[in-house]
Amino acid sequence: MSRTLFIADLHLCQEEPAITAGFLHFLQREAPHCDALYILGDLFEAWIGDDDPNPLHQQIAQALRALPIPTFFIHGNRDFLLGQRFARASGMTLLPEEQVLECYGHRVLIMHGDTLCTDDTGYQNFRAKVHKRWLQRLFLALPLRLRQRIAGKMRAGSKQANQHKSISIMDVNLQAVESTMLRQQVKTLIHGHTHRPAIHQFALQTQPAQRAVLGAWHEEGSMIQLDANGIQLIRFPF
Ligand code: LP5
Ligand code: MN
Repeated sequence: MSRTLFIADLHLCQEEPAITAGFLHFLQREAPHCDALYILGDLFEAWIGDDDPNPLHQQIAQALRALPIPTFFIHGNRDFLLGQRFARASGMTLLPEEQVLECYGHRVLIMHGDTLCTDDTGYQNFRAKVHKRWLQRLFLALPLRLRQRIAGKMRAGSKQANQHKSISIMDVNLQAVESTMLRQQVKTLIHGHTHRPAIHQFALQTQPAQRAVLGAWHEEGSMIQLDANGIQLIRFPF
């Protein structure tokens, strides 16, 4: 049967070879048998520019490019600097931060999910800054070693800040979810970022609606499958 797959939050890096192996296995075994693959951000642990010579990036680009199906990418909060050069090398099409799909009779909104965490004002302030084009251009013009150091500082600062944030602050804000879904005129939303895999059913202005949250790839893989029957959240071993 025709189906489309969605994944997010793999956080690929050289320090976690089992996750990379799991992803390569998924690309060889699972992805070729679907109509399209959508990667909803945080494919990589941190992205400091398409010119980073990290061999992992070449390996992933090659594996993605070998796929016989169209692949799409929405930026996450770790890899928002992933650009056209890597997109071309991997054969992925870059999508805007919110995208509506019409698939198998379903209208579905896809996004990373970080923009829905509006209670996390510390993060939203940080995001607004690092999403400024001029600051990104400045950062990308710095020597790689300096970019690595800054990214390391940001990751450390983020880990530190998260220790003092409550679980609920780091989850999506339900008003933000509802207003986004109403604005995009969808009853189904798929996102990642929060690492809290679930399919939440709720009423959106009295109509049944659902929000599907992808799991992060830590010990196992997580994907959402969309077909004519609707969505399914699936876990699988690496
Ligand atoms: O990522 P995670 O899971 O730890 O937490 C996220 C939010 N944090 C982030 C920050 C990223 O982890 C940093 C990624 C670096 C990418 C490459 C560098 C590109 C640089 C581009 C410059 C133009 O996204 C976290 C959320 C959490 O999700 C849950 O939603 O809470 O948000 C924060 O932690 C933000 C903090 O509140 C403030 C961030 C402190 C950053 C310290 C900056 C130090 C900079 C030093 C520079 C010289
Ligand atoms: Mn994220």
